[in-house]
Amino acid sequence: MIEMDQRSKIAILGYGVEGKAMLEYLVDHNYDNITVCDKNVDIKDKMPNGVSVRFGPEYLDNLMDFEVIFRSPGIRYLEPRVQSAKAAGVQITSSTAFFMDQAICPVIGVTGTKGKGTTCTLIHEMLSEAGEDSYLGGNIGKPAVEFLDHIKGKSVMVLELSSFQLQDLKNSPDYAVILNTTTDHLDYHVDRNEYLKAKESLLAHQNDDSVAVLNKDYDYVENYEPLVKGELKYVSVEEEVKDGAYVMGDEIFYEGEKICDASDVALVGAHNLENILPAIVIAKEFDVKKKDIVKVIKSFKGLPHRLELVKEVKGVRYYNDSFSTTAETSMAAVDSFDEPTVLIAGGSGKGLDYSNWATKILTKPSLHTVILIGATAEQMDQAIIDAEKKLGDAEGSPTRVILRKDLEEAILEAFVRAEKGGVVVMSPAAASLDQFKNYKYRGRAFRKAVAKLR
Ligand code: UMA
Repeated sequence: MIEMDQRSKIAILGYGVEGKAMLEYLVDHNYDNITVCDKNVDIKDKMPNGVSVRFGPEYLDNLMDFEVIFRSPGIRYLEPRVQSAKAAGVQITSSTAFFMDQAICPVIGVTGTKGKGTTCTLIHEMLSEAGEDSYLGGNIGKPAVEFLDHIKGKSVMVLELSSFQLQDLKNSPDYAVILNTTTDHLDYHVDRNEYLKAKESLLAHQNDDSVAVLNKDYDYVENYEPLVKGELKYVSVEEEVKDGAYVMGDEIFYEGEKICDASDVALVGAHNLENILPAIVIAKEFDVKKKDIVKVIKSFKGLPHRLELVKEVKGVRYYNDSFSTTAETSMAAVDSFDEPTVLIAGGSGKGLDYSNWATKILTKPSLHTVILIGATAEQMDQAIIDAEKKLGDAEGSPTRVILRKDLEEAILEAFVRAEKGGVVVMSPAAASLDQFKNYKYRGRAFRKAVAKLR
């Protein structure tokens, strides 16, 4: 727990969505010695009375001046000047950690490389359907601290937690869900180990009364299991599990009870079963009735920019999967379709390895064309050439690889190459920042360009 009172010298590092929410909370609660620090000199917001600023390249200098620092998730935890301040005795925390310290209601925290937002939304929808006073926030877009003054003891807070937000937690959620764990954000974390350690802190501070939900199908589960202190539940799409939810054949079960058929799931893509299963487990923990669970499973079509059906043009369906910024999510998108597929991929680099992705591109029979754009286009093209060599002539695939200048050109190319009854999927396997402000802008650009097709 952070030691702090209204007169403590406080710094907020990063004045984005989280920094603003944190400032608002502190000002509302009469903290009167706050400094906002941000690398961006162009911030024009009028600060409330008494709030100081440090903007520009020196924004992280002299952090020892403060007693408490709230770090925004986008600022590296291991940033040397932040770590020096910590070593000098400054308390380093974040708005998420602060929320976790103060929350008076049960908190459900969901992390994992991909699917966090979808799983959180499914949980929130199921709880709401059952009449619970459920709130949804975190990495999905609304900082946790915004809810602190609204939640009551009987509320439930569903939080999507990124690895960036987990790093300085001193309290873990009562219900912790760890979805798939592969690797992401290697441009931010020092290495894979730092990333995986960050995920572990979801469990690290749980207690005997807590619940943890783990995915049995991922090797890394072995590292999480010993950390679980309370009840351990599993999900699996590959095997029957005694405590938890699983898929058998074409049916979804929870501890022996059939919940529904896999074909009832409104979300597109088999990978979404990995999101449905933990949502069922959590809903069951809250005694949500089967009919309410199934209603959500049958009606929730997904979040924007996640395999979102945009339009059908001349018998071809166009899917926007702009949120897919890792090789794994792009592979999952490719695996979601058995119809003739054109894939649009590429964007800005995050230090990812594309060798498995390239093998998928060459070996998925329905994928006939891949169109590459953006800063990673050449790296991805090379990965496909290397995979082709490895697979050898016998395994040679007729996948056509085309490089294009930008998204608009890629869509026109896809329009020409697509086959009637088939699909065009933009699932980049890369971030968007080389050509767009963020993945939402890239998704909107895709929708706009597809809307023009006749
Ligand atoms: N800044 C610095 N120095 C830095 C980095 C950023 O001064 O080294 C400043 C920027 O100039 C800017 C501010 O910090 O003014 C931005 O802060 P931020 O990058 O922490 O982002 P927020 O706007 O506070 O949004 C954050 C999450 N962003 C990140 O984790 C990068 C949002 O997740 C989240 O929705 C929001 O808090 C609410 O909790 C975004 C994201 O991309 C969507 N998340 C990653 C993902 O999903 O893969 C983890």
